[in-house]
Amino acid sequence: MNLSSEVREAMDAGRPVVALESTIIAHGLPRPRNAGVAVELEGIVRAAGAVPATIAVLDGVPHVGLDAKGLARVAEDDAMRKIGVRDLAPARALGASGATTVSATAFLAASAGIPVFATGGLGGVHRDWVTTQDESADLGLLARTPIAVVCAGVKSILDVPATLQRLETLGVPVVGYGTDEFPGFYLRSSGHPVDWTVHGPEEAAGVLRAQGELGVPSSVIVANPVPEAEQLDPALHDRVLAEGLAAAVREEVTGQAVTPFLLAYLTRHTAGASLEANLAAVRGNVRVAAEIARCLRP
Ligand code: PSU
Ligand code: MN
Repeated sequence: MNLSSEVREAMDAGRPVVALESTIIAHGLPRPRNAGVAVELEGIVRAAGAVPATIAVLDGVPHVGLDAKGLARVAEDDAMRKIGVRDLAPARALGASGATTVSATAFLAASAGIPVFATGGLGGVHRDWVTTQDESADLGLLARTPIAVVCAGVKSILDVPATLQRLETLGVPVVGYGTDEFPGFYLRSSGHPVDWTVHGPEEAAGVLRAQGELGVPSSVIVANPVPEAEQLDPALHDRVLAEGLAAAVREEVTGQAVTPFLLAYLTRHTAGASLEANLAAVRGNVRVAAEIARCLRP
């Protein structure tokens, strides 16, 4: 694993560090916008007083913290695979490059000792799970990895209640950040409640600290909703998502391609409105993650 000098120095000095995932950049956002977003998200972390560590695999080597060239490569290189935790070893052995999903990012961040990580929306149980058994590796990995994950819930393309149930079964705590409703990724609320609410970064950091003291092995999911003014219109969301799900079946999209297909479908068929909501959610999550990281300083 390669820690950038900036990340290594920050860790050694006990300064707050926030891990950022790269699949959202390489496969979740359209080009050329994605390259600017990668830089912008790092800027948000810095402005909030923490050091960003964007994580990706370059030529087989997991990188924790990328320079400008590395960030641009993640955004622009067609050879970037989508790397979940199970892909890390083959990528390493075969010298492949790829963007890391939540599962691989959380694994690498925790291995490097970084306690907080931000993304847009987690993967989870897909709506056609009964026939496909498609459940993101994010969930199983989070069940065994101690890190705080700030997200706007799980992607609304998924079966949200089934995903919440899986998280309960797996023993992963979900806390609403200033809300008692589970966020709906593009939408402020998924319509489902959460059992616990934290009211700021101190309380969120307190939950992570308590997990460590108690020896509970899982992540803490800090579910931070997109601001109401920036959410996608719920009626538009429901209509276009139904069309997108039907299109995915028709076009026989399966496996790793499902999530990027649906995100791109929504962007195209909402004239970019879903993209703006996705970005607003990610920006908010990155800011909150930096605030939590500051509260976790030893
Ligand atoms: N959040 C976003 N956009 C994304 C993702 C998260 O706003 O593209 C990515 C994450 O990397 C997550 C992945 O791990 O989608 C889930 O993919 P899958 O359903 O194939 O596990
Ligand atoms: Mn999947």
